[in-house]
Amino acid sequence: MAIFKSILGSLKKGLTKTRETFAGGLRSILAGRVLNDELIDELEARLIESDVGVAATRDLIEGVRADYKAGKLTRGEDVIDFLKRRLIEMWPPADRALTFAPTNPTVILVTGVNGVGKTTSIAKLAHALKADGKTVLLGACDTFRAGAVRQLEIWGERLGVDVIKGQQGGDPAAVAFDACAAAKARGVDVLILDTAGRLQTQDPLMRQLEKIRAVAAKQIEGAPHEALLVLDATSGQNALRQAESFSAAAGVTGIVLAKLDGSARGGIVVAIRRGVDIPVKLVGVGERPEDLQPFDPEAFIEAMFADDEG
Ligand SMILES: Nc1nc2c(ncn2[C@@H]2O[C@H](COP(=O)(O)OP(=O)(O)OP(=O)(O)O)[C@@H](O)[C@H]2O)c(=O)[nH]1
Ligand SMILES: [Mg+2]
Repeated sequence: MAIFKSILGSLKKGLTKTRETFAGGLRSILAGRVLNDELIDELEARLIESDVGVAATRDLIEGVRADYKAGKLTRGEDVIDFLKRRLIEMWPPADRALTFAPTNPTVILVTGVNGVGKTTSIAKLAHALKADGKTVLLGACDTFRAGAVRQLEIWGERLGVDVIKGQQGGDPAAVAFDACAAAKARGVDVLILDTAGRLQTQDPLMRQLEKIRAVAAKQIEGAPHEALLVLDATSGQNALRQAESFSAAAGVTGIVLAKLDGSARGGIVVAIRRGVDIPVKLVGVGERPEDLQPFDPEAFIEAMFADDEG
């Protein structure tokens, strides 16, 4: 993705906790040992415990067993490289870039459950787009939580980006309407709509999301061009369940995996890949505007396994 720089250093730093638990844990059971059935069982248990998920663990272990039986894998150390390779292969080349409208404005709708990092990710995204020379407008469609509008406004002031807002407690679709109208009138490149946190089981709130989408679609052809679901990497398998249910309900086109830096559960990116058909497009590795990166599978897996001196 041209607009973002993938900075390996900050990705590695962001994945420190994951690396210590995941790769560190694997190394501690594999290092210096000769591969046998028992060790493969131990490895399986270890993978299940980590957040890569049951299905991906099964695939990986089947691969290890096959290569072990064929005499291609003999030492514990070699298994690390095998796993790394197999994990990277899970992401064939694909376009993980954000979708932009052929004619302005592009509308990006951001959703997810409470507190996962939606508003902060929007600020980071606005920062990256602006740095790329794009004009950005924000729509404060979280009219529900007290302080939500102000939080977005504070980001807007910091980043030099305007925010369209309505009444606290008002209709979020009305804010979406005003924001789309303003985006068109001002000729901005990208409009990003913040929304209130909601559970995929809260029907009225999910319908409200539908209404926001419909309002945007009516005013701007093809909108929303991107519907990003923000997931909190610290929530482990819950994040996977949210991805499954939101993708069905909310027309999600991409995932932002936030809070990787605070999490030892970066392996969840593997479970998401294995479990749902929505690409992780962006990863959040901190609370600063710069702390958003494009998801690059190879760099991500490398960072997950990196030697700490490297
Ligand atoms: N360490 C870290 N913290 C993050 C990241 N993204 C968000 N946060 C923090 O997570 C908390 C919640 O972030 P918000 O952006 O307000 O989350 P939200 O989804 O908008 O929350 P609601 O609007 O209440 O549903 C804040 O304290 C953020 O600073 C990240 O990538 N890393
Ligand atoms: Mg918010």
